[in-house]
Amino acid sequence: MSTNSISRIAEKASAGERLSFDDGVALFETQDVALLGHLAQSVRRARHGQAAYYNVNRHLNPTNVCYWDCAFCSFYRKPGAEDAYTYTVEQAVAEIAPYYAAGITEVHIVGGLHPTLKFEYYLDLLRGLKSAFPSLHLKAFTMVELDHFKRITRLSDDEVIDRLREAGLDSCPGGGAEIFAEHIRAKICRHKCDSQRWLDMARAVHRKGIRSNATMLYGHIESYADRVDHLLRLRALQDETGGFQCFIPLAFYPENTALAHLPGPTAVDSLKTIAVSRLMLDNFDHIKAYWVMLGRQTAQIALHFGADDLDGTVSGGGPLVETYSADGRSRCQTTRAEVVSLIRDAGLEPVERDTLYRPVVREAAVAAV
Ligand code: V47
Repeated sequence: MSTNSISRIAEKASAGERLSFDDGVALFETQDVALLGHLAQSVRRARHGQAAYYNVNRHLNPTNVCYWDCAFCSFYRKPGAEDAYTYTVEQAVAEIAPYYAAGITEVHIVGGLHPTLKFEYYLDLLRGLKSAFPSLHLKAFTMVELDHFKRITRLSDDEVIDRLREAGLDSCPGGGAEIFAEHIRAKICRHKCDSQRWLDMARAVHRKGIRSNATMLYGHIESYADRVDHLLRLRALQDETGGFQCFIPLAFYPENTALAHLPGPTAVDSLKTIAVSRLMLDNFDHIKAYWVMLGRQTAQIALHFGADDLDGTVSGGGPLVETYSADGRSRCQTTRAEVVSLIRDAGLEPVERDTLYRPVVREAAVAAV
């Protein structure tokens, strides 16, 4: 890749011109990582200035039982496995209670595709959480789970979404997208709903006025072209619906997966992926550097490579809130104070947001924790 063509891409990006598939691949291929970061950072700065967003949330994985066996996943357990679990609604409510008291604004709910749980279980879960914690935003269920609900109920997509919304669903997380390229999907998650289905379900969710996120799992067996293809499919749907809130590149973490022989992405690859995402996804407001997968230090640098959001999984007070790391075994947790200082130490201005990116104003006593 010559500096010349990177300069031409830079001109296009600064003129607000849309970048093409070839531009995206060229950006990934460049060795000039600093220039790439600079380009992405100009876009990020124009949109968000010095602000770096975070939220105070808690992940809830109601079950780790899953009937599929995605090669990249270490979280799932087969039914009957020694460490398989499924919460009752009461257990889920009890798990969230202390975090709600500590001031979380969102619960992020995602779980395995359980072979026997009925749709009613998921509706009861939403109802139970909503009635116990009325002000909590329920960001629940990926497009893959919605597709599973449709298959177990034989309802239409719209009916599934309506029922979930009536029960308390507020928005949807971005998981399950993995990588859209069919030849890769066939190798890493062949049973999972296909790319078109993921996109169609996201379209149906957006048409109901429900916002969702989008992810991309990178750093396994996909190529740069596959990544750019993924970004362009998301960009096309976002043109149509405007319903995506943020894009989250997820760095593949190989440990304890069927792909454990792979090295996973380097920090440089992660920074490039953040930057190219920022440049290609000109119709996405937010790019999230998910610190749980990236690690705190790479996430900090990512805030200078186009990312404007660190996500949450922090507690409202004290070292309370935690989430599973990618291997599904160790628990990652941080405090609001730590996230705030990560952002400040990166030279940026922390802004606590709610799920819909509205600023959260807290009383001084709570904000000080
Ligand atoms: O869909 C699974 C990925 C996703 C591994 O919407 C892995 O705000 C890396 O989607 N290494 C779930 N990644 C997490 C997710 C997410 C996270 C944070 C915020 C939001 C949001 C969404 O995690 C899965 C899959 O793509 N994943 N295994 C792994 N070994």
